[in-house]
Amino acid sequence: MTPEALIFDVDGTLSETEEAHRAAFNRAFAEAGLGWGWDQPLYRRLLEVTGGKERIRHFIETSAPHVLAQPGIDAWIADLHKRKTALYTAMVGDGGLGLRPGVLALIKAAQANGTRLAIATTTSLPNVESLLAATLGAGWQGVFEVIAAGDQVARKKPAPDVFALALRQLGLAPPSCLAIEDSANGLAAARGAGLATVITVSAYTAGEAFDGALAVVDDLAVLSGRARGTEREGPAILEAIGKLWQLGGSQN
Ligand code: XBP
Ligand code: MG
Repeated sequence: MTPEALIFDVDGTLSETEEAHRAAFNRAFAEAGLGWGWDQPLYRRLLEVTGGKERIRHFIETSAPHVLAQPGIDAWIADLHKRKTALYTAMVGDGGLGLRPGVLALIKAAQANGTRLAIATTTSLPNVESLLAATLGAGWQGVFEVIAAGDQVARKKPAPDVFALALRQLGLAPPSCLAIEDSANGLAAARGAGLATVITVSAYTAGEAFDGALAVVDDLAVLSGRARGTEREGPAILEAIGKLWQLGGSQN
């Protein structure tokens, strides 16, 4: 027995994307002559705020509050973020990012098994599309039946809204699905939507608290055990997820 659908997070889960996001933010700041630079320790703290526009506003409020007095500040942040997104999608389009270990194997096993696939992410839709095109190739639009992303919901993670939207679009109830996430914010959002959740810890989320997760692993390939790197890897990961989901059934 396996879940009817798997709902994937994107950043840090499908791929280690946050260093590319950070570079795109910094390049947009440099183009605008802002003199802002987000290094890794600062970015790790800023990632507590999900959503790029929200993250920029949080940075201004905490580190450059004088900027808030600028007329039309929200439109200005939106324009700056739009440029960041253009820079990020160009970087991703160059093909520098791959899928995390086990992700492609699980996607293929899910497709072979008839398990439906969906995405629930805080990142902007163009970012998802460029990542899927760059990593899955020509047929990428046929892989995820539902893509719930960014501003399609009013409240971003850790609010459950984007997972609730994905469930509505799938027409499924939480107990028949399973979420795959990388962050505490993502776990809170998925659990808030009633979803059993497996965590694959990412570079920026190591050390976060994942109470309530069905399992916390370094990556999906770990779930394949000795089948890692063989053609059985994907089916083995799906089987392991099915067992965790059945065990976790009482959790919801
Ligand atoms: C991660 C986020 C996003 C990205 C940046 O999303 O919180 O804000 O860091 O993308 P998830 P944007 O883990 O839910 O995929 O600048 O487009 O928000
Ligand atoms: Mg994430």
